[in-house]
Amino acid sequence: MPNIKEATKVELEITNPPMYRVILHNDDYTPMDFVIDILVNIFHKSLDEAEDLMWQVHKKGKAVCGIYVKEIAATKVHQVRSKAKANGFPLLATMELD
Ligand code: TYC
Repeated sequence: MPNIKEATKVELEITNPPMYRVILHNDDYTPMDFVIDILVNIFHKSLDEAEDLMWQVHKKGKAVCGIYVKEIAATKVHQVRSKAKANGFPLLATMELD
């Protein structure tokens, strides 16, 4: 007999994977140009979008930079952290369920 509950769960997972928001947080030390570079190179924003987002984070404290499946979101968070650390900046990215 087919297990309806399992089949439904599998179908939901295939069609609707949980998505995660990646959030960039403001701080007082990371240079604006460095944040823009991160948004262009890690989040694939255009220069205009990157500048707008950077200002949004700077003024409001945080902003969503993208929404991805879990593994991609985690990779972006890790890339931001390691690039920031390598350059001595406290820039922080986090992820949360969308
Ligand atoms: N507040 C920083 C500054 O004045 C710029 C900044 C923007 C830092 C966005 C982090 O996620 C950030 N240099």
